[in-house]
Amino acid sequence: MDFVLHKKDAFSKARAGEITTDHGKIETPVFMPVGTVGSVKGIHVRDLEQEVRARIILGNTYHLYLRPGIDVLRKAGGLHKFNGWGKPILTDSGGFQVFSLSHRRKLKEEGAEFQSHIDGSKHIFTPENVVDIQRVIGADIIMAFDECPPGDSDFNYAKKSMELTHRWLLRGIERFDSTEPLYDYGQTFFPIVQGAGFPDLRRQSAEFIANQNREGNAIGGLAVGEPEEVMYEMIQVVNEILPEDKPRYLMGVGTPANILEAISLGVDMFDCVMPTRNGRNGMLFTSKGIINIRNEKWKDDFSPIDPDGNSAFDLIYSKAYLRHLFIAGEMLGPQIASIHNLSFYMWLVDEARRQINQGTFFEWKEQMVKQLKVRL
Ligand code: PRF
Repeated sequence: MDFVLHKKDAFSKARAGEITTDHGKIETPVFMPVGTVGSVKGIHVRDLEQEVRARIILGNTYHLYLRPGIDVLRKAGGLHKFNGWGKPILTDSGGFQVFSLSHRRKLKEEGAEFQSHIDGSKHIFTPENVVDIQRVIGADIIMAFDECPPGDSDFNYAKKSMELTHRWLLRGIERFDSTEPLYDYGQTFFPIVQGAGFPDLRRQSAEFIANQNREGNAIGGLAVGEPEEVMYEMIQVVNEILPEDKPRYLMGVGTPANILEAISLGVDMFDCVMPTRNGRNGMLFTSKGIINIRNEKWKDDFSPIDPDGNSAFDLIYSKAYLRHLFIAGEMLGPQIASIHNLSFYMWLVDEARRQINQGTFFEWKEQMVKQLKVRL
């Protein structure tokens, strides 16, 4: 993997750059649609490419390991061949999902024991076996196994958890560096900064992670219930330490406004279920504000879903028709809304990059953040 910085903003820490993988180039800042079980819910890969214009998608080790399982993925020749997506894939390590989804999890030095949320079967994830699993999935970017402590963790818990994440990191690196890809393209490994809401721990963790000198770095443990100001402060503290010449990935964030603020603090990569999950519930993000498409007020509004939108579906269908699909419980409704929201998120990061490149990012961001919160 390779990363080049094209431009640094003069009025903020925002950057525009480009990641190169064996599955293609990714201009940054970038948003990665979430494809938990290998599919971005409800969306064909063709629409992901042509309508959403996604450059990279995310998969989850936890889900893919439980279903369809690594034997099937190995036989398929990896996730790219299995799901038909030819561009880059990043997989989360399972650390976060074990703690948020599984039953009866037990944390040990060795790893995390858990019971499947699907059938109750018992498993263990270790820093080593999640690397092996991600090798089989064939992710272009493999994430380290970490513990994401709750947003309201006290200092002692957060410190112990961070130290465990660091010990796990060294074991994960050891496994990654002593194994080879199973398919005919390269893979890279990103470590994850933790440290909850404590600047001292965040600094310590960022230094530890930076010292590993990997090709990219991630910031975890944010947007887990802490106030937004705390999240922004932690990003700022961490980004002062993480190397400038490597991409920085903020895991699981966030609203469109969160993404713009984090870009202005020097983050390059994002993923979040919000555009798809909220889309399925009828919430649309637009450059003019938020639409709840189930609202009575759209009943006879025959204007396009989003006249400024990038996806063809934004213009083909009207608000009234999309509302009708939701009210009638048609599956096409959530599909259109998901494509709209994802293409809006892609527009947002693309426009941020354009503004960075032309030197007008900060002013644009300030204006946009206000607009994004309007309820239409
Ligand atoms: N760790 C991992 N995945 C994650 C997170 C984390 O801390 C978060 C927190 N926002 C989302 N996804 N491995």
